[in-house]
Amino acid sequence: MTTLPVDDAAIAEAKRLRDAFQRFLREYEFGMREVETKISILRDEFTHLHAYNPIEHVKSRLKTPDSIVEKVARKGIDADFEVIRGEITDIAGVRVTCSFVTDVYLLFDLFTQQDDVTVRAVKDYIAEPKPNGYRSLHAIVEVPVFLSTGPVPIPVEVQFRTVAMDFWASLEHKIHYKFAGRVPAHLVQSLTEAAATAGELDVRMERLHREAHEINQRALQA
Ligand code: 0O2
Repeated sequence: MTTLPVDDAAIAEAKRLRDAFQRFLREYEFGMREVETKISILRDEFTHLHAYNPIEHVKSRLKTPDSIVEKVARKGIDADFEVIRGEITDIAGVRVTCSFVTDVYLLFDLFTQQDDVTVRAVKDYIAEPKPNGYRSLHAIVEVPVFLSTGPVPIPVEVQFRTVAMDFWASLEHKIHYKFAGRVPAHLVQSLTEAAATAGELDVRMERLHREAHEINQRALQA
């Protein structure tokens, strides 16, 4: 095995790049935490005020360095931090799972209407599901993160969906991964049908919930 001479300047440059990348990712982690705090405040306040929790669970994730590098290559963009910040908007992601579709839109409105939340893009895959049946409401927002060097706007992708949409998306993601994207046609067909079933379930569950609430209200007034 041949060993290459180690160049001090190359090592110093590699360390500088590693530190810069870590700092870059840390800013996204702070942005993600800002969003998590906002969602958790909304949940606590709503629960206190209305005796009802519209959120089932919240999950956050930071893209791994490998996944960022893969996306830089796939999009054919420069491996420059500012370019990446502008072009890759899902480095920090927060997923808010609600019981019902009305709660999804309610949470989306309460969150995106906050003064320090800047909405950069919205994709409403509930109003217009993807051809494979994927449904979810996506918002790319910017939240200010106050660092020792000053404020930095950090993009965070926030996905709002119901439990049924989440169940479907998580299985579809696993199947997609298992077949490395080449999912057999009959499974694709079954998944699309299952997405329609999940949509129907959302409608039925929300109707049931509303009916139960109305019966309860009438009993209280009697
Ligand atoms: P992961 O592992 O969740 O991070 P972009 O490539 O992001 O610039 P794109 O793909 O048009 O643009 O964005 P879109 O449609 O808003 O999708 C972003 C994320 O939504 C995906 O992130 C998934 O989390 C989710 N998503 C979108 N379409 C589907 C789908 O058909 N099935 C499932 N299961 N999830 C979907 P990542 O980076 O692909 O994955």
